[in-house]
Amino acid sequence: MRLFSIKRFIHYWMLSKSDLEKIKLVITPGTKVVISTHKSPDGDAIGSSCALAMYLEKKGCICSIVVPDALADFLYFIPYSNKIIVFDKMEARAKEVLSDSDVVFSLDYNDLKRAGSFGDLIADSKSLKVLIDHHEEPNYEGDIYFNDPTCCSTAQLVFDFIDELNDIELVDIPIAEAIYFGLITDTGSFRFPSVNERTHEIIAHFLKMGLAHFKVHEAIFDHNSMNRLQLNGFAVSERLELLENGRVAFIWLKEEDLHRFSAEKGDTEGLVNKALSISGVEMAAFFRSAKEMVKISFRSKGSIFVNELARDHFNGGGHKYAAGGSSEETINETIAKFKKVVQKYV
Ligand SMILES: [Mn+2]
Repeated sequence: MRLFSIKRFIHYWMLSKSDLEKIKLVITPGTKVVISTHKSPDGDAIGSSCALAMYLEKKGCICSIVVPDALADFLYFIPYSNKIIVFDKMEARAKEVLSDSDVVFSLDYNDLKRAGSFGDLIADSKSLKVLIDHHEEPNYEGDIYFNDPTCCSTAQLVFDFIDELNDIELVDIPIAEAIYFGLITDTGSFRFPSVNERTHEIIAHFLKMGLAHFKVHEAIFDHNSMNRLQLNGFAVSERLELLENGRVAFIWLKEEDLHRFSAEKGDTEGLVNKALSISGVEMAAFFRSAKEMVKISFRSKGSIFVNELARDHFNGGGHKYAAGGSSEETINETIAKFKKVVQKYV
């Protein structure tokens, strides 16, 4: 069975016949596979990686997932995530599985720099390299590319990859949960413009299978601590500003703010979307002091392409509607620079 009821108008990213044959030749029992994803992995990175690993294991492959650094706690809801090798903590094990591998998949990033030191090791590896990703402007030397910058998530591409290989029957509830997790987190709960009929077609298929979609939503959104909720409240009431006649909003948090609420990894996740939710706001930014630098998230729902702003002024990049960057100046200097450069984009 193929899940192909929707005519695809974009064909360039579909696997060519020869790539499909290559993939079929390697996805066989006993093949050793390493799946790698980007630093500070998000729901899409972990959801797509775990879904692919579970699928490949059903095909008889021996899989390892390696992530550069630690996962936020809520990501451990995703089936298979407890088997992930965190490179920072288990470097020797990560090196061992890589040197033993036949195939390396790179998921949800398209530049080995995004995988940190593990990316350098992948660059030197002789294994077959397969990219599955949805970021723009790839900078990746691989053997097989399955990338589509118009696709909402790598999780959706993993589903399509399984579909291309005619293996929809192998998608079970754990695989569906992992893909659904990635879909929710990379689409702002199915609201970004990149969501299409295909996204909902895949979800309809999952619901027919019996996926308990509400459990996945709960795992993503209902895991606040008191500290996190209060930090978010503080940020919105004390650290939110509007610019450009209300078309731009930003939130910032200094290190002392984060200390005050004992902020943990992931506690500021989603704050930028709160700024974007204000009526009339087309673009939002979130600035957070982190050691010697400032980390920045950008979101847009209008004509401002935040990947350009992030790339041209804040050492970053990403998608048109969601991007990230950083600055080595102080948070006050960074915000002053932002106020100046944003005028060119609105
Ligand atoms: Mn993604």
